[in-house]
Amino acid sequence: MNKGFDKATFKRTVVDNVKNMFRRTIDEATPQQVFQAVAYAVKDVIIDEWIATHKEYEKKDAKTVYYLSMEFLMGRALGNNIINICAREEVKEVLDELGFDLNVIEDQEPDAALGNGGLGRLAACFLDSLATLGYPAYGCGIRYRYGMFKQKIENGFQVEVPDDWLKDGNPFEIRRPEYATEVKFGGYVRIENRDGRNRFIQEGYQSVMAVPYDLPVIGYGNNVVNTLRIWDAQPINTFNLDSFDRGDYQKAVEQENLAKTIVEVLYPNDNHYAGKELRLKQQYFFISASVQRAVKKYKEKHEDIRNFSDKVVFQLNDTHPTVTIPELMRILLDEEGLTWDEAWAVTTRTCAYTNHTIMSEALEKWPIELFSRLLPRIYQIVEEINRRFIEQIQSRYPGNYEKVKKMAIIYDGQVKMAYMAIAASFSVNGVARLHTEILKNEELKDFYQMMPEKFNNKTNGITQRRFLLHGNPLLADWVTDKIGDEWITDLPHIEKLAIYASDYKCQQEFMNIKYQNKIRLAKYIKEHNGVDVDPRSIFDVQVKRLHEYKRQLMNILHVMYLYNQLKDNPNMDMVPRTFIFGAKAAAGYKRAKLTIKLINSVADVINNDKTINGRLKVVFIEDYRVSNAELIFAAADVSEQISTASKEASGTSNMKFMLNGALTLGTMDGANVEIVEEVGADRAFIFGMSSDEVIRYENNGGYNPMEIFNNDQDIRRVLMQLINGYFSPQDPELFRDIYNSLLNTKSSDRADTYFILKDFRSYAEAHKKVDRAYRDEAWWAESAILNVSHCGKFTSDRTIEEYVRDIWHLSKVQVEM
Ligand code: 26W
Repeated sequence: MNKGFDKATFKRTVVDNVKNMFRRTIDEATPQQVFQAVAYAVKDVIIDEWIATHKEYEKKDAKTVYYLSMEFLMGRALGNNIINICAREEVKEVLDELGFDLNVIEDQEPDAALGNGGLGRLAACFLDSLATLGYPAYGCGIRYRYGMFKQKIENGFQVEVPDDWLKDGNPFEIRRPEYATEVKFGGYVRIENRDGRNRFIQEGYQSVMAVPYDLPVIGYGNNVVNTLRIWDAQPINTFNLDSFDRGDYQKAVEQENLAKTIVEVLYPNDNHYAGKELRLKQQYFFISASVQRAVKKYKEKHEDIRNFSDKVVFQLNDTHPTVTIPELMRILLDEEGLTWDEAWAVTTRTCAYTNHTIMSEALEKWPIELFSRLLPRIYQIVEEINRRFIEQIQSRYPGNYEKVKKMAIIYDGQVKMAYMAIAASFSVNGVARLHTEILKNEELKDFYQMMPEKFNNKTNGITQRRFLLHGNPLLADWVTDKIGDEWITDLPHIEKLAIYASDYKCQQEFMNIKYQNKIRLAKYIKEHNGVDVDPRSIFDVQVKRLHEYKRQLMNILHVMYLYNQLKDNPNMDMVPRTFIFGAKAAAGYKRAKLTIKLINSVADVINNDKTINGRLKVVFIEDYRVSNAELIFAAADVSEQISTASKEASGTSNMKFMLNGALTLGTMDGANVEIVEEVGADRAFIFGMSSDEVIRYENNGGYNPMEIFNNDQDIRRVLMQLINGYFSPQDPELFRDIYNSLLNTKSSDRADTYFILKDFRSYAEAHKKVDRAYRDEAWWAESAILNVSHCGKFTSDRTIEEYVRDIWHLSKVQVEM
């Protein structure tokens, strides 16, 4: 309950907003119009806090973290915002009185899908935690005109549709033209010697104006409102028709195009680097604007730029914002007049880098030609950083040219962003314990050996405010009823639930809530997929980006295997199971898209087979995104976390499922390791090779899946069904590529790169255990409650406190209203 919240005023504001904005009375308003009116009314409520928060930061002269990220996967704002101002009940009542249903109104809002998957959603959870904990923080990113594409499934295939998320405007954002900044691309560098010093002057460049839009990030119940600042691009000078000559005209057109294209669209690739010039432009665009602004702001209050790191820390969310390093150097050298050593000291005390993946395809390496053409002055600086770094390597390892080859920032015609990030950051962190160990001992071994003090782990977390309080209100109320509401801002309190885990009545209550949530999801599936699913069946869910290493393919092959068993033995004793998938594939990732088609083809056959009595169902949920994720987690019984061990840096959906009482079926990978450590191995279903085994095989050239294919008749049968038209009668060859990827070394450099066949039996065994375990209702309910009660570690509040303690060194700020 929010004591300061005045229902009558709020109601009046909503009614007035509808009038002013749409010239309608409230009873004539469409749900979309009501959404707009309510969102503006909420902005009214928080605007004073937003101003007060920034005044307080100024007054305290507080150190600030700038979380620099190409992606912020915020999802919808309205529901989350009214929860964080603790006025959900009141707003719901106001809407009831006006004749509207809050849930319907919330559904009018498009997701802010300015991210692909885990990395972008982590950034959003971090912002929520930073505000709730009261830490001075900015998120800095790009205001993409089109976010993550909307996924349509047509004839079983993924079709990408543009996400025109701004078409009705964005009620929460505020344009801040007073902070607009010029960003320069291309041209050449002229060196001019003035007063015995070389000046570097970029000439013949093209530029765009970066214009910031601010979005409020509301802390939970604490008056703190932080800012997510996303940059839009505008042409620098509109046509000046009086004075143009041919050259100017040409340039004006080009600059206009540059501004338009730069922020046009989010690259929908997850874990795959494509080397596109426009992407490097996007990176430099938002980084240059953010860093320039941070420096300017610092200088408003402070004399000596050499103490910059006392007040500012830049957290680089993966390598995507790595140009922060040479851009800060450029400003310090060329504009502030520091010496190289002074500038380097500032930069290396200000920048910290987070690594989110070991997938080698994801490593950003820019061709020198492209990099130096687009960013000529920045490239000069990178060359000098590289020259000095190589000197450092050589003095540490005299005569060891191998080391230089392996570690140089510029090598083989390419600029290696990860190496620059490591060389110039004072902190390098992985995102789960296992991941950090693999970085130290395998991927980044050479760097770890040379500078071990930089490396540290920060196991990811998620915000319980969105993924339990907002996404699962029935369970949230039940938890609060049992143990009070401290868990909302201090998740480890949820441990107190453990004493109820073995209580029969509590088990019944808990399972009934799960059942209600399954009905809610079943309704969604019926509306969106036209498929009937039985809420009494086990909801077995895998939702995440589609990628070979995440092994959705292994999941669907196992479904095929189960189906074969049911066909052979129609009386087979099995708990009805609904396999639920949700996943977007990168638009150019053929095999991933084909896997989606396979899932849908298998679903078609199985869901329409009357002979199996609905004991097996397969559902592919279209357009998986933050808003429907909340419904999905709440309804899940089984959480599929089945990546090839060593490949998933952390995973965060695993934590969201756990928080909602699903049991993990997974490999010992990423944060699964720590989940199992918290809840106990007996409350999860663990299978498959260890990361050590996987790495050992990889270092020895893989394994031979043919042996398995030849000796395991069930697996062989499933694979043959990929190429005999069993699930694609009109086109028996359709899934040939998938078949080849598993068996044929010619189709990829190794057959079955992700050890699907190798892990298959152990995976099937784990599924059998799930089937047996679910029959013991008391055990299942107990385990589900224990999962909830042991998820305290996985709040992003804990993660943020660790970043603050070890890396950022911020102080909490109180905002009194
Ligand atoms: C350059 C293309 C590209 C795009 C995105 C390369 C790499 C990425 C991201 C690093 C991919 C990503 O989202 N990684 C995920 O980050 C999560 C948050 O730390 C982890 O939980 C996931 O395990 C990791 O896959």
